[in-house]
Amino acid sequence: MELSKIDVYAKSIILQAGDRIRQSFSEKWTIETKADANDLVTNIDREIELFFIEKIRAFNSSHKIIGEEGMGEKIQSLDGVVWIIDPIDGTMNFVRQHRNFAISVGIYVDGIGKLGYIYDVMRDHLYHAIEGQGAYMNDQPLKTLEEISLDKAIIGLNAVWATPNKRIKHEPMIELVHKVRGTRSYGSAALEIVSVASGRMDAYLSMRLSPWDIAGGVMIANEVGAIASNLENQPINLLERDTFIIANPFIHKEIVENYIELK
Ligand code: 2AM
Ligand code: CA
Ligand code: CA
Ligand code: CA
Repeated sequence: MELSKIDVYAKSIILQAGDRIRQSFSEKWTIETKADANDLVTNIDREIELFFIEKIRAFNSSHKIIGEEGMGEKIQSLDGVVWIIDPIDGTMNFVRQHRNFAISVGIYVDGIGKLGYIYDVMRDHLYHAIEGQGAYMNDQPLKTLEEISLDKAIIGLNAVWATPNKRIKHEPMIELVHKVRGTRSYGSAALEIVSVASGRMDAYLSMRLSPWDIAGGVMIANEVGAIASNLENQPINLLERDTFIIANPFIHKEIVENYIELK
C-alpha cells in the first residue's frame, strides 16, 4: 500500500470529521464523566471515533485501529498498519471553550510512524507529516527547530505538577518554572505537541498520556527535530499509558536530568 494513497484518504476523512464536529455545535450533546469528574466524554467523541472506524474498514479491512473511546480493537502489538486515533483531544475545551481541541491520527507500520495528523478543528489548521518528508501546517512547511537555551524557553506544563502531588517532586518543578521564560497550559496534548513542532513553545510535559494523545503529534514533531520520550528518558511506547515529554533537542536532556524526579 502506497503511503500517498493513505495520506490522501486520511486527510479527506479528517476534514469530514472536522465538518461534523463544527456542525454539532448547533445540537444538544450528551456529556458524561469517565475515570473522574474532570474526565469528560460526549456523544460526539464516540460518534467521530465510530466514523473513523467505518471509513478505515471500508478503505482497507486489514488495517488495525486503536481509539480512545475503545471502539477499535484491543491490540497487543503494532505489527501491520495501525491507525491510532483520538477523535477529540481536549474534550474539556470542546465542551467549555468551543475551541482548542483537535483530532489526532497517527498511522504506524510495524511500529514505525509513517503518517501523522493533528487537526485544530476551529482554526481549520491541519498539521501533517509523512516520514522523512518534513512536517506541514496547511501545506506550509514547518521549520527545523533552532537552538534555544532553557532560560529563553516557553514550556507547556499543567500547574498541578508544581504543587504537592503524588506523581512528581514539585520542588524541582518550581525551579523549572522560575528558570524558563514562561509556562503555558492549553489542555490538549495534541495542540501542545504541534506548538512545540511549530516553535511557538519549546517543550511540553505530562505525567500521564495515552498512545492516542501522542501518536499523531510525535510523528509531526519528529520531522522538525523535536525529541520525545517518557520522563525517565526512555523511548515512547505506543501500547501503554506513560509519562511524556516532547522538547526542542537543545533542552530535552537538561529538563529531564535536572528538573524531573518522579515519585
Ligand atoms: P482528552 O481530552 O482526549 O481526554 C488535558 O489535560 C489533556 O490530557 C488532553 O489532551 C486530554 O485528552 C489528556 N488526558 C489524558 N488522560 C486524561 C484524563 N484521565 N482526564 C483528562 N484528560 C486526560
Ligand atoms: Ca478523554
Ligand atoms: Ca486525548
Ligand atoms: Ca479524546
